[in-house]
Amino acid sequence: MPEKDLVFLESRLSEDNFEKLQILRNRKLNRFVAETLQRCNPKSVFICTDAEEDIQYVRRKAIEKGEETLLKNPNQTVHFDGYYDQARDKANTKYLVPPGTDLGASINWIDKDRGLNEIQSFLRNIMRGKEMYVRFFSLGPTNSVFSIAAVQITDSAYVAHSEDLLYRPGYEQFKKLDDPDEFFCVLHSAGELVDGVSANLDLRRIYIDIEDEIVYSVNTQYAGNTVGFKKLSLRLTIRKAARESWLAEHMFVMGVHGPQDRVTYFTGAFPSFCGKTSTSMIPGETIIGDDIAYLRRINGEIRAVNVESGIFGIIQDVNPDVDPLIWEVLNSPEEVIYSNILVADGLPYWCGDGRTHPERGRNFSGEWIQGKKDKEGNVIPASHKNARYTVRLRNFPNLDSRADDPAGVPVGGIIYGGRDSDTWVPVQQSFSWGHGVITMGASLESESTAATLGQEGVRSFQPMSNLDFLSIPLRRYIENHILFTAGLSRPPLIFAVNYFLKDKDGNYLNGMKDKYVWVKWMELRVNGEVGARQTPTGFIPKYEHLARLFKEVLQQEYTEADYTKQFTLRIPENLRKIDRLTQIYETQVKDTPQTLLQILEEQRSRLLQAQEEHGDYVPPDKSPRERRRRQDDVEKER
Ligand code: SPV
Ligand code: MN
Repeated sequence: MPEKDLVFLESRLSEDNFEKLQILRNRKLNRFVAETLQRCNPKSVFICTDAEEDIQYVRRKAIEKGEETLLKNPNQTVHFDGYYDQARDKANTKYLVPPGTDLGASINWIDKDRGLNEIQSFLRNIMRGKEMYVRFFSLGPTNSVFSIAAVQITDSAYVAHSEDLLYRPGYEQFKKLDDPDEFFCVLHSAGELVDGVSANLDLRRIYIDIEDEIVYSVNTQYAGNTVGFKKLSLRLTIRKAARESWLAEHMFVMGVHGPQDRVTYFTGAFPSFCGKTSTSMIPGETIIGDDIAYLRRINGEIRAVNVESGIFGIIQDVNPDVDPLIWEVLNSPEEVIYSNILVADGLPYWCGDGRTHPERGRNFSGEWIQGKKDKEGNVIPASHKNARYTVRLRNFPNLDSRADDPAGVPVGGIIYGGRDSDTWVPVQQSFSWGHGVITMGASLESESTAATLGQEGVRSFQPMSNLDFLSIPLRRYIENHILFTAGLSRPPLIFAVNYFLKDKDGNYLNGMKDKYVWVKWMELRVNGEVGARQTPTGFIPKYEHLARLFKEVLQQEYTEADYTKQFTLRIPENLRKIDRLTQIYETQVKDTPQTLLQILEEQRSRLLQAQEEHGDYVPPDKSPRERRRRQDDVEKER
């Protein structure tokens, strides 16, 4: 008997589009497409293969339909999201949860039946008069133990086009899936458009069906809400990873280049606006990815891949001085999609680009002139602080040669970094895997900035910078981390960095480029080439190593006075941080693992002891002799 869905699809798709779908011979896929077609009722369907002409078709449509506008550089376009649709909508992003499943307190969820009913009613006829695009991707390199097949259906050519820059093509891989039922589905509709932007923001919903591995996103355009393979699939992947004992992380992957052409790979987790992309783009190093990584244990090593193949990066403050590599790509003949920047005379501008701006143009508020105010009376900046650029990684001269290696790259170190004005030293290494997971990863916090709405300097709890995307209880997520390297003889070293430390007058203690040095120091540590000082919170660099690295890397003198200011251990602040975290883990997290509380307590005792011996602020040369001996022992063991 012919498959019912195929009969229906044949009746609704043009001959060539039907052929492209049916060649995949996938019943679950046919079901998903047929159901969507029935419910959303588009005018036509375009099945996009990996062929260049199909990819170009989608881009052309984005421009023809006005979702993107061509800039003077014919390879560049700009897209605008609605004025109030400029970021991930956390409140309306929910898990569809079947009765009896507990995801933990911090997780936003809705009863599955209720949520499905609601979203399906929103989806009814939502694509009327529009074209529906079906695209196939591979999360992670193709033909790899890491790869996850994924399909997106959307009525936005902008979304489908962005995905082409951001993900590896997966149509060919779909022809030979190991398990034909094992793939993620994302269904998106921008909903009714007025002046090219989603009009019904009050009906904006992003629902994630954790059982059926389907993401629904409606009445929104912002890529973080609609490009299903960013944070939405990350949520599904975190569950899959926990089931299968690997990690799905909000992390960059980069190669740091050490002496004699040695490359050591690092992953790094930083909340938004904390320097993640610029770290992964440090000149002289090589990038694999800037946002999402999968980590697996393979043959006694931890290996990582970039889930994506492009960058959807924050453009504010990208300028030739701070981000020369990004600047180069943005000024090259390669393809770029800008979003929510300022356009004047076909040229793109954004805040912090180091240029003088025209006083009028078009931006995320429509026609814009300097001083324009919004409904609330706020002055509208030239570009949104979350304005973005979307580009392919292969256009970067600093792309690592192993970026698409199906086996991933071995991870030497993991870096956690937040925005912290007064507590953490600029760089330190944990004593062990468990100490790093708990006091660095699970203790990550980030302060709000002047650019964020609300009060400045408010700390938010950001464990592993992945809290927003957790789809399992935090307890389980942390336990998975702790167990991840069990029994490995050389687990990755864990480091914490802080680019935002200030003195008591509020001045930053570090230059923007100091991170170029920190990564080199971490690379040497992973390879056992430099000693370090032991402090109560971790190993910190010795002055002489930094002085040498500052000279080599930045051609700068690094004074002992700077070192002392930056690496003085701030005991009261560190104790307060432990208080905050203990409070959160004891009261807001259900069944916090005892090891976590114990490791925080041990850190507290070390801090209290140092306080007794040396006072509140301990300069780096005051590490007690006895500890220095212990540190040497540790060095010997390495
Ligand atoms: C982030 O905010 O962490 C991003 C952009 O990478 S989004 O796609 O919105 O998550
Ligand atoms: Mn991110």
